[in-house]
Amino acid sequence: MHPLPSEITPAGVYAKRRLYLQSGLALALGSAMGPAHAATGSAARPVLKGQPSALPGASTMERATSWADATAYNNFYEFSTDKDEPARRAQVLEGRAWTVRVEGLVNKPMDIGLEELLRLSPLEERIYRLRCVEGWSMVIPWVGYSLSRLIDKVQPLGSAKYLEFTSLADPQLMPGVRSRVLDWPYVEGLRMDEARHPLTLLTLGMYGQVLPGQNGAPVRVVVPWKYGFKSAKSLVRIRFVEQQPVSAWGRAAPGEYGFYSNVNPEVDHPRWSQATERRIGEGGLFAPRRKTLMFNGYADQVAQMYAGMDLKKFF
Ligand SMILES: Nc1nc2c(c(=O)[nH]1)N[C@H]1C(S)=C(S)[C@@H](COP(=O)(O)O)O[C@H]1N2
Ligand SMILES: [Mo]
Repeated sequence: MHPLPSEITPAGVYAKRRLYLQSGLALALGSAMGPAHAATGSAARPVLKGQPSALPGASTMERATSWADATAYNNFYEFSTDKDEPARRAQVLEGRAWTVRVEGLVNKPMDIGLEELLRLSPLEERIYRLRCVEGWSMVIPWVGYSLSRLIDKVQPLGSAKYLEFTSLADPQLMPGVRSRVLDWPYVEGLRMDEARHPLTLLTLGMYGQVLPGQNGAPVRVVVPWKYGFKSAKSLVRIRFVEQQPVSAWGRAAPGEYGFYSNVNPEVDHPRWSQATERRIGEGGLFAPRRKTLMFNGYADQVAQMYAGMDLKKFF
């Protein structure tokens, strides 16, 4: 007999929920947070539901990747360069008190806690394709709201042209940070219009639950028309700047990871083609590869931001 998810109450879940209660998160979540429940096959985590988004591009007829696949195959180099290790190690990010510093060229710099982030705007569910630069993709139902809501709150100055995102880099919690695989912390950036684009999602959950550690708990961005590495996880800082930020990947290999990194089947990575992709969960190595779509299939929504730009030069 398979117990109903509501009947499963492992001790770890109670411990985690207690942490959320202590941090005041439960209050902020209000009715969005019910008893620990689970999407099929998922571990029980606090519920975080969003209304289906009405935004063009925010839903898809494609089948969502299973929770099991989306939480077992992750790039999160602060934990490991192995895809399966973050699932074993990143739970330390869940249920912690958390603050994001929003600073730089803004009228109202602030430290914003999770509770406040959750209250800032109604939560939406958005089903996005995520295309990794390595040639695989997933379809994930994220929960969050447009990053533009947070941008409006801090009132950027006219001189702010870019946003720089910084992930947590804590060697106590994250064993990968003790290795030199990247120059930590993980940093990414977006141009102001990209950051303000309604599809750019400040993400707090997935599959109707708070984010699992391996997917970037407790808060990350998701930028669906760019290669996955632009979507920085476990954010501790968002800085508004005048100059184009240098990303961690851009610093490590500028010839391979350009600032824009828009998904583009016509511009190869220097070491491999970007024309096709493997959808995680689709029949292993023998499943036919899918054609990669321009801007990951979001061209109607985002292409005009790059009108007139040579995308081979600004890759
Ligand atoms: N801080 C941080 N963010 C990160 C990464 C990382 O290693 N560290 N990997 C990126 C890459 S390469 C991808 S493809 C996506 C994967 O997100 P997912 O595990 O939620 O599918 O996260 C991105 N964000
Ligand atoms: Mo990636």
